[in-house]
Amino acid sequence: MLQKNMGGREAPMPLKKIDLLRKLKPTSSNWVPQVPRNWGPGKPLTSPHPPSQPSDPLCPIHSRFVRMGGKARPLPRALVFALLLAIPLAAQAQTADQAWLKYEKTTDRHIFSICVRSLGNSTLQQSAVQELARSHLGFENPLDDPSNQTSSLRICNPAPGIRDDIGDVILGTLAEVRRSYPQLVLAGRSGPGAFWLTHVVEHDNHKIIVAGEDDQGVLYGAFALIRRLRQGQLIYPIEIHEVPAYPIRWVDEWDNPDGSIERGYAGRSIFFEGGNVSDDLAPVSEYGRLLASVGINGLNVNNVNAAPQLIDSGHLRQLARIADALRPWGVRLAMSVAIASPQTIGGLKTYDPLDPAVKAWWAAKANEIYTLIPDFAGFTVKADSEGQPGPASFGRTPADAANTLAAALAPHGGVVLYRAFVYNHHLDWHDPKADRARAAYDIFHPLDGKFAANVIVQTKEGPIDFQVREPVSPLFAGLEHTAQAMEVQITQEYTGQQRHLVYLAPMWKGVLDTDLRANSQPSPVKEILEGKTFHQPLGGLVGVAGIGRDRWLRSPLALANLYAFGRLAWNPNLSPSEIADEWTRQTISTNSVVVATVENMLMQSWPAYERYTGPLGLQTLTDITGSHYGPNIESSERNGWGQWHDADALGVGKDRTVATGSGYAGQYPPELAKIYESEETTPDDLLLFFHHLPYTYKLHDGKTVIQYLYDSHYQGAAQAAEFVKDWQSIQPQIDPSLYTDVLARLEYQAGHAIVWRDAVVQYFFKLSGIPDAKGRAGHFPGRLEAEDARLTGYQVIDVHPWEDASRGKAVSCPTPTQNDPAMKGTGFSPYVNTPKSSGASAPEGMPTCTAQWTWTGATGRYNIAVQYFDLEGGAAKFTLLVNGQPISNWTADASLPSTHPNGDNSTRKTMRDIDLKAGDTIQVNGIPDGSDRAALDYIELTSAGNAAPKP
Ligand code: GCV
Repeated sequence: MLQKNMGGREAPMPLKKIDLLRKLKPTSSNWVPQVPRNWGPGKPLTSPHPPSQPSDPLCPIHSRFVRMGGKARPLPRALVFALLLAIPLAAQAQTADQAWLKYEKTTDRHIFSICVRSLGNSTLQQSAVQELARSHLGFENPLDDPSNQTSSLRICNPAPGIRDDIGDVILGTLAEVRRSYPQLVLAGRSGPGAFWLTHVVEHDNHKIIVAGEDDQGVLYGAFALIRRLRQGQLIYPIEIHEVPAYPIRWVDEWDNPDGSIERGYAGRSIFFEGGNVSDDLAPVSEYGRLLASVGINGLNVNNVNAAPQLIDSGHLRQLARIADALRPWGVRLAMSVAIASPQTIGGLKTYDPLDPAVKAWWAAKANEIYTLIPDFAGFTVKADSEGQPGPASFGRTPADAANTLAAALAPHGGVVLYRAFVYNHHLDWHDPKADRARAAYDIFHPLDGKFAANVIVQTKEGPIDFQVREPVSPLFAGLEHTAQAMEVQITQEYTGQQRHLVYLAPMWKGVLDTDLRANSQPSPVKEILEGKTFHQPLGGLVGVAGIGRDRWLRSPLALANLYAFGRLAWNPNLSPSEIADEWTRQTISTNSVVVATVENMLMQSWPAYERYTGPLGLQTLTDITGSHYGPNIESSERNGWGQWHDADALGVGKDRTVATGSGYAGQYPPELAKIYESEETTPDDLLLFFHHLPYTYKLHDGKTVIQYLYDSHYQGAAQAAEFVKDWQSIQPQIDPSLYTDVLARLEYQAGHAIVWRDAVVQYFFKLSGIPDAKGRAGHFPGRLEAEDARLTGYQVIDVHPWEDASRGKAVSCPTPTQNDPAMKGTGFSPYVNTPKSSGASAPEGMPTCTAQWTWTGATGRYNIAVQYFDLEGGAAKFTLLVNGQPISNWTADASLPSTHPNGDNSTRKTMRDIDLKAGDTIQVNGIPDGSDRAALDYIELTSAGNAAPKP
């Protein structure tokens, strides 16, 4: 019998000794779950490791009763057990700090007592037992004792290793289970972390057995059991065997000792504060639990732009506390190190990796680390990259540096993850052969076979830098004799920074499934990383997580990415939609409409984001030298960073062909190189990554490049607007606070998608001069520009980059100290308060600026969108008024990048159902605050019936 889609690999399940097993035959089909009276919340465990376990050696299963037809009568044990596993859970609200592991007793299912016991007593097995106890997944009797609020799953045998006939869920390592149940055959491929979930019937007692290859496997098996139960899956009788695909399943945190996080968008570090490891590591422990629940086994704790002091003795002692907090979850600590440490920290004259004193320094440092952290996982290294010191300073190679570190770690079983993200960021943009995309392959391919066995070359999934779409790095096929890991980003640096819903699993999955055709043989990336293709024992997936104190990733739906990363690192054959499905069931609700809706939103979100930010392989057209967030198309051009897309009046795209371009296409194995060399065969979604083409070039469907750009941006923005409606459609089934939180995010995203759409469309419209066949580019029915309004106080400004504002201009309310030539001689002073009836009033001494328009369109009911700039450094106030009557006040207090009005902070607020007739005045008042100058781009009116009126 083969297990399908059940995890790590398909594994043959052997037949088990028949006298121990018999299939369950439900004896009643009319059983209806009853709502217990006096239902109350269970006692949450504040710590995953309470000091001692409840001792309940007998754990009698005497309370399996339900009320049927007003009478309580016992249910057959087998049926109860089957039902336990069959009852779908009710809609569950999310608490972000427990993410998908928020276990709640619900009022529409029964809980009966079920025992859980472990055969061993390791810390990991105790974590597994406690987790099952915490999960509220067993049954308890609601009828005998209505006030009974005991925890549902009970820990029933404190004597490890002793076999008896009690315990309904039994956990143990393979060896322990075999000792207790010698008749049970647990076979199939194994490996660290593998587990079996199976069942036995013994003296009429039905038991689930969670067997792990090792203690870690026991913990993973327990989480797998919980995952299935919480999805409401009917899983009894149960036969599951999973083996993790990769030994390396790590998250990288880019946290700095001062508590900031590079590219983190969820607040401050949970690991560091004020230069030291934080005193309170409770969140680290909770994070370890989340990671373990999806099989992640390593955590690299600090920024790859490594602070050298973290490796000094004082800090190492502190880091040991983090390792302690993670250990009960089987998550091993790793750290980023700076290659220059022997000099900066060690006081040596050099950090040349081949210098004997440097080698000795690293060896001694490794010894010190392992004394403090015996299960230390290893080092991550960023060197010769973006200003980091590296072996190149001494004419040495990455292999020289990696091997020195590897030699220091090898005696202790540690590994080095050496990043292939090495490139020159001072490239000559005049040189058509210069190409950042080439760097990783050019530098690392010649070193293939020169790395020590415990070095893993860690390569970003694409050759540039986590863009919305890139081709797969050719280096994966170029290292046949080297262990490899792929680095992806969970934190959404270039993909909306968690303010936009972008579920990244489909992108990662596309990369994992890409067949590089190395040596003209099937060689999907996932199998190269697994070591199957080139027979490497080490390898895996690394996800840059960026979690922070604000509910891990701040946005509730962004947590699907952390979850999906772990699931794919465990089993790259899972599909993104099934992962989305299981995440939604555990996190939001098992209601089928909710599941279908959320899954659809997640699955559509990356394609939508790509459409409105950078289609056709252009990459994210964002501000690459600054925020990496809003649109800024030219920030990529004419500088040394090498993210050029070479847009000019005639065409766009970087020529990376061998024939006429940088030659990057030739780094792929021949079959792929041939495909990418020609614009005819390059897939449309990567076309402009490989080719510079005229705007009039026709894509495979006959559409021109320029028309595709226009259409794609409009389509993507329209999809973002749909997400709002999708979410609204499931409001009744969603926890109210989650609903409100996510709705606000989706509304913001829909507005910002319009900013993206308009920026890119007007940029290419101006550059190419080619009209949009659908007449949208440059035409905005219902839009009234701020610079065309009657302004008091507001000054017209040029926005940079120009494409980030409608027609490149906006208005801004100057500070009292600003020289204000526009006001000279007018007698008008903006620095007076307007009467209260005009909306929000300015604090004493602060200006109120106004922009006013007269409505000349048709009489009707309208929605009015105000497009303003929500700047850093203050919280400006705005009021929308119609005929002097305030309609809405709001404060621009979002946390968005930049103190200058641009596409990072351009924000839309829509007021709905406002009646207007010709001659009515519409006015926006802005009160600046700090450096937020209440800047305004335009207002836009659409018929409340959705038809755009003619102004
Ligand atoms: C940690 C990009 C990011 C940097 C990051 C770097 C890297 O350039 O913007 O913040 O540095 O990648 O991966 O090393």
